[in-house]
Amino acid sequence: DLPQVLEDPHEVEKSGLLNVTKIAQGGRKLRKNWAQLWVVLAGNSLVFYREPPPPMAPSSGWAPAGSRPESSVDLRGAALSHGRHLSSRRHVLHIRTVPGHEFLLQSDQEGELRAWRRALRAVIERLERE
Ligand code: I3S
Repeated sequence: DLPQVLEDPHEVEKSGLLNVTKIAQGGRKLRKNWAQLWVVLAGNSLVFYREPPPPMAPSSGWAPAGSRPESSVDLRGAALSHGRHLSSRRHVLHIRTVPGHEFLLQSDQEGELRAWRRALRAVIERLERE
């Protein structure tokens, strides 16, 4: 099922290319598998796509019509931390969701990762107040 955010592109808070790996699923540790994905922060979800939208994509802007996310996570109650201890890569962010799914997000651009951290923190804090 498509996350509800796909029907309301106005809720998009941030999107961009990041290196991503899932490191745990339901509390069970996974082997890392870094991939560059198009990541969209919208509503209460972080959504991952294999491909970025084509340039000049009509109106939707960030997700080509009919494109299917590879996966998405519910950020309600999620915990953010510095991922330093979890990777040798620089500029890493660690997200742990309530069901125990864990991800690392990484960018070679420090400012970009900082912007993601700020945006994610704002969404998680907003969800806490709801
Ligand atoms: O946390 P780890 O196990 O040191 O992560 C590294 C490994 O997953 C490695 O793959 P294999 O050991 O499965 O061949 C990856 O190639 C590395 O990228 C992982 O470490 P970084 O530091 O990039 O997160």
